[in-house]
Amino acid sequence: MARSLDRKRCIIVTVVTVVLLIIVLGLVLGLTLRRDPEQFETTFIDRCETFEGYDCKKLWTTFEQAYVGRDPCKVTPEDYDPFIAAASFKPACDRMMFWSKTKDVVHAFTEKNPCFVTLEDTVLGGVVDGLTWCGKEGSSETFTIGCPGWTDCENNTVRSFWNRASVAFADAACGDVTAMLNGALDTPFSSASIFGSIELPRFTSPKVKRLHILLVSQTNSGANCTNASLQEIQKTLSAGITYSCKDMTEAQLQQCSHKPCGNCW
Ligand code: N1C
Repeated sequence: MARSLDRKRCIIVTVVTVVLLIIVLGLVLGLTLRRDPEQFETTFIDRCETFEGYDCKKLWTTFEQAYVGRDPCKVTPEDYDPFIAAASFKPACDRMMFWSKTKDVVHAFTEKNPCFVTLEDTVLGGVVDGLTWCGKEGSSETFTIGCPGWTDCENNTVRSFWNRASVAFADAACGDVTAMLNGALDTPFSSASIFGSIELPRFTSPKVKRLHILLVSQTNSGANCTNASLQEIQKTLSAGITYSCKDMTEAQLQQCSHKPCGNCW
């Protein structure tokens, strides 16, 4: 008798636990997968408002018209032209920072040393940095899930954006330009990267005077400035621009964070 009661109790406890688990799982999934069409716009506008002098509502409208209601694989870089025009920024000569495969290190650096400016530190890149977005034919919404990935199709909404924004950022480059590359890689420079294929070829003399490459690694053991891939940079670089390269550890870079806007390399 007591044993059958125990069994009953055991079954009830198990059933209740399973039901509770299903409810919790459902809630978590429901919350994370909830489509919130306004969320992306809110993030965009909130970020935009941290920059001075922009009409953020207007910026949003010019941005979304590039992809809303369209096939997310048929958005070209040129579709972002109106947004690029509306998000124009004052170029910071001698302070512009480009990068490839060093996203976290470079942003940690420019955050501590605002002397240097990456594309994501301007309104142009800042409003959507790290985000995914796309439209759908027959819809007026912005979607953040189910969008094509970076390599799924050439003219995907996100990739076309970074291609176009990088053109604008590189076209604004002037004076001394710096680019941070990853010394932990066998080939720190790739001509297929956005930096190699879009930005570097757009630096022109005499507007750009010098290109400083910072090859950053955790220890001194990775690739160094003699790396063969870096010679390609010199070949691509327009005549008249002086090239230099410096090996740096992340610790040395940290030291530069405390230096006033000036020469650390
Ligand atoms: O292909 P990459 O690097 O060489 O592109 C980096 C280069 C930088 O100098 C930026 O000016 O191109 C610009 N750029 C961005 O600003 C940017 N922000 C976020 C390019 N890509 C950017 N992203 C995302 O990082 C983008 O969605 C893509 O997936 C990566 C490219 O980084 P990479 O290959 O390290």
